[in-house]
Amino acid sequence: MTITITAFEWSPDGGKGLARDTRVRWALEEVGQPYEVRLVSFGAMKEPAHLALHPFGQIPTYEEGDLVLFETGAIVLHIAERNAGLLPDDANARARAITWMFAALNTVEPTILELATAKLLEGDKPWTRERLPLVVDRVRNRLQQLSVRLGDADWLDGAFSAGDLMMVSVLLRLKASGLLGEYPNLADYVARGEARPAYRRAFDAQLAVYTGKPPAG
Ligand code: GTB
Repeated sequence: MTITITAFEWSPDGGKGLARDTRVRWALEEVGQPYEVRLVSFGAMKEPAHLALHPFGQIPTYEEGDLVLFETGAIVLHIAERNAGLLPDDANARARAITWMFAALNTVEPTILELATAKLLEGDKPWTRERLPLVVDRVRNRLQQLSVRLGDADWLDGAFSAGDLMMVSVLLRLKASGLLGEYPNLADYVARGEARPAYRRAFDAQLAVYTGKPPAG
């Protein structure tokens, strides 16, 4: 059955892979599922046709036959549950991998989004100068805790899983901030994720939207 996802026709990051379609592309690449992409404009995302797929008028969405999904956590979990490669067979290990997906989305990503909001959307507000250090501290706190847990392991719980895919995807948003560099094991962890051939293919595919150059291979 054909899988179709939606992605930005134009992303503010110009193809750095920070829009959330990249994590869905990555999951599909990891499990070897071909997919199609429908590009949508900011205007079209708020039109009834797209709102029928995504009630909040965002990307990405995921269509597979009659099934329509939104929310990258749900989409990546669906892909991981239906295909081998992203979740361990052992039931407890599987539950732990899913726990890491939730941790990435519910515990780590909100602090990073708060930082992006403070810098990009509220940077000109008079109170931002005072507030920003607090927001940065909250990110550092999470990074510190994650860094301690990861230690010198390659991945968060045994073999690479959907939990790592989601955590690396979330942490990638910090690359430009310099904060990751304060935690060398996390910087290496993110670099390991980025070095995976499936991530490279996903990255190149989203970049091709901006360069017009077809992805290699
Ligand atoms: N919780 C949802 C999920 O995980 O699927 C969040 C989806 C979401 O935020 N989608 C964004 C969107 O559609 C695109 S990814 N925004 C348009 C809107 O809300 O009107 C967020 C994003 C966009 C751009 C960058 N960037 O350029 O750096 C980074 C992240």
